[in-house]
Amino acid sequence: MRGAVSQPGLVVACYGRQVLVETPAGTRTVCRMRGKKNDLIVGDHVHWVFTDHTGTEGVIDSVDVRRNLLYRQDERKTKSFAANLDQLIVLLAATPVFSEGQLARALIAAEHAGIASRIVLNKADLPQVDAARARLVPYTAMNIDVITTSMKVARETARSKLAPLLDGKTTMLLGPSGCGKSTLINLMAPGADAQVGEVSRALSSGRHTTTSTRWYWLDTRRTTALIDSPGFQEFGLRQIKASDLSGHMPDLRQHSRRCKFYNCSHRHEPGCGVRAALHRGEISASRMRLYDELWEELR
Ligand SMILES: Nc1nc2c(ncn2[C@@H]2O[C@H](COP(=O)(O)OP(=O)(O)O)[C@@H](O)[C@H]2O)c(=O)[nH]1
Ligand SMILES: [Mg+2]
Ligand SMILES: [Zn+2]
Repeated sequence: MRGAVSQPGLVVACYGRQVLVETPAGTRTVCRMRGKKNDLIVGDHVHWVFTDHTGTEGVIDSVDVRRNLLYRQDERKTKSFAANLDQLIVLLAATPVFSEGQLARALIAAEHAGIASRIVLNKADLPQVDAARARLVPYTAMNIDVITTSMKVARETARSKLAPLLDGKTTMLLGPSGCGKSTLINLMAPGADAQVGEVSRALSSGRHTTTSTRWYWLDTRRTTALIDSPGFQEFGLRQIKASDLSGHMPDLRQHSRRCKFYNCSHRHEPGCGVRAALHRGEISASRMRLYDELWEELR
């Protein structure tokens, strides 16, 4: 079948040099990149052809330009989460206590990539939820939607809150371990385990599945997708210049227009609009601390 017309597909899993590509009709084929190139990521739109007569394997001809790419960049390596996302949901819980640094980093990476974000605060049935909610005040103040759920004890309420937010979209789900990611996936994705099992068998990646990005369809028409990925910890942001950092933090950005110097670092310059807002209590101390920390890391 060499020379056949290439067909469009969606990358739903990657494992080494193998990728699993799904056609618009829903059939999946294991494909490889031509040559040595291997920079495909879940969510990529590709064109591919069958390479064998049995029609079991394919090769990628081309990759469409990405609408966006969510990734983190640590000192040594870059880790891509997924491409062509409609939104990021950061899942947090009343307990374990979440790291505001990790939350802020994920939101900054999404903002940098041009991806909208929401926060879901789970385990609202636990008394620690009030403290968690209080720590999220700076985020609601910057117009980030915070949805509260109790996925374990109020399943139907949680489902009806989440469904309209996810409907028709491709959503990346990130969150620390223990916050309820698996609970959310099982609540929203029918046959989640079967979907994972099918991918593992296709890519013979059984023992690596816990460390890889997973694509879940939430509906049989395959219009709503949820992507689960490890790697919320150690969220490096080296793709961002220190001088651009405040531009990706809406609460700071809003006040940077009043800075005396157009290239103000908001660290020590006179006439800084951001520091003035901090002193007036219009920027939270924790957000300013995170900015200082990140700025030192990125400069
Ligand atoms: N109290 C309470 N526990 C929950 C809720 N949602 C999930 N859990 C529990 O939290 C634990 C971790 O959930 P899990 O989905 O495995 O988290 P993951 O590590 O993010 O995948 C499990 O024991 C869940 O049963 C909730 O709304 N309330
Ligand atoms: Mg889990
Ligand atoms: Zn400034």
